[in-house]
Amino acid sequence: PIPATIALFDQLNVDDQLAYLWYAYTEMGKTITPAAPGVARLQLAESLLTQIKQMSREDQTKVMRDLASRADTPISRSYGFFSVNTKLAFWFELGELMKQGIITPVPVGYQMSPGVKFVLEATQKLDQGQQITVLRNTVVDMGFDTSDLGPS
Ligand code: 45D
Repeated sequence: PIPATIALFDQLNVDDQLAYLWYAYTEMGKTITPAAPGVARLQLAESLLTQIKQMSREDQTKVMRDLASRADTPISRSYGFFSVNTKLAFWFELGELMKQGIITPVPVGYQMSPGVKFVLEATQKLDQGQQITVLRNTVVDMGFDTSDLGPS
């Protein structure tokens, strides 16, 4: 069920992937929060988070779209060096900052697509550990991995 759920996620377009993460975060927030330690890990991500906080609302959204689409940008490259748990902690913090209105929130009235709904429902059928595995898999390949460029 885990690989199947990830395969479904991989078929979503960039905005649907972001929407999926957003709803997974808001729904799992209750269960994840106590476990999400992040403090040490977030120190690594802190400079990226600071940069993003200082951007315009449009650029904030663009950064997240660039991460999801694996665009080659300086921020995507930095993200590519994070460990998988730092990647999760980084997204978690972005979610917190969106909730606080420091980072552009999902537009009011936004309706998730049937595809997003379907992958979310598949995720909800998994147990909590499996859900975290799915989330790890979704964020691990985001950003830009400079090792994909091959030897220089
Ligand atoms: O205009 O270290 C749309 C543990 C379209 C423990 C959009 C853990 C319309 C060890 C796309 C909607 C394993 C528990 C705009 C860690 C439109 C440890 C924008 C785990 C603007 C870390 C959408 C932690 C946007 C876990 C911008 C499981 C969406 C953490 C943004 C999980 C979505 C964290 C965001 C998750 C989602 C965070 C920011 C799932 C964040 C998700």
